[in-house]
Amino acid sequence: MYGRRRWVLVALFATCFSGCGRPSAPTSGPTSVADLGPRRPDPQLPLFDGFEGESVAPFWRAGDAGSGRYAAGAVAVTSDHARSGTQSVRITVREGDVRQQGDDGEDNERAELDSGKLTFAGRELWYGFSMLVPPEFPIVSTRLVVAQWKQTGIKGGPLIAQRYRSGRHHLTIRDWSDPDGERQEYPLPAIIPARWNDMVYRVRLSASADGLVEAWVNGERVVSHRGPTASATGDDQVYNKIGLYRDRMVQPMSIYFDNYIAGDSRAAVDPSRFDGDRRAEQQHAADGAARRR
Ligand SMILES: [Ca+2]
Repeated sequence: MYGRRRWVLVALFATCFSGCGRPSAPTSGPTSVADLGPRRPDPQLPLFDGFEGESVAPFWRAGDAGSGRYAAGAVAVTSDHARSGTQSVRITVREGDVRQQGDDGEDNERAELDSGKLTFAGRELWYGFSMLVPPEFPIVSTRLVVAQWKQTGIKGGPLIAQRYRSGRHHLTIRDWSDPDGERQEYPLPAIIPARWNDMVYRVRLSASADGLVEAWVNGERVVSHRGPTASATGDDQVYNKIGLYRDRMVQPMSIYFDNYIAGDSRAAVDPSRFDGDRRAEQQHAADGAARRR
């Protein structure tokens, strides 16, 4: 672990050395941040990938780590589209990729980037990313998850899942106050093909009533959920994945992602914060490296 972190520092310092600017002023949104409470600096944060390098950032877990996350060639940095800078990452799932059988007995397949485990006890985590669904994307009834948060040490579905199915964009949250393990569902704004959507999530994972999930899409808060958001019997670790997780089907699917950030405030993770300011991206990467020293 130490070796990997040191490698990250070297890579990010090299980026900074090529020219650091000051970060742009964070964009402000309609949501109050007055109730965020005190924050403790987390040496693991921020994590940032603007996908401007030759490959994805070193903090992402390898495709074949653990039970497998993506097949060879499924994750590609590309200049096809960019939310900021000149590149993004294209994630593609094809039939049979990292095939597994889900708890429901269904065959599933995946191509997902996993940002690694974070300890969540008693604190908030913020995540941001921008995603673009290309015009040729198949609109089908097959189950599809494009972002998910999972708790280690428990079985079953994700704590939180952003889903896109039959053209319906929505968020599901496991309901730990329900002994039957049902989930609550929230609609998200419709996805318009070929347009970037800026996603921001505020998450407090807790087995108690102080749990919360809030979501913003393009600056508008669209989900505000309160109540238990994690299992009391699971581990105190969460991991977030972006990409494509679906039931088995023949036709491939690709989605583009840019400006992935895990941080400790809304301003820190807002994918729009780099609008028109490439140098701010470099500074943000350098800030993350400095905090991990
Ligand atoms: Ca980019």
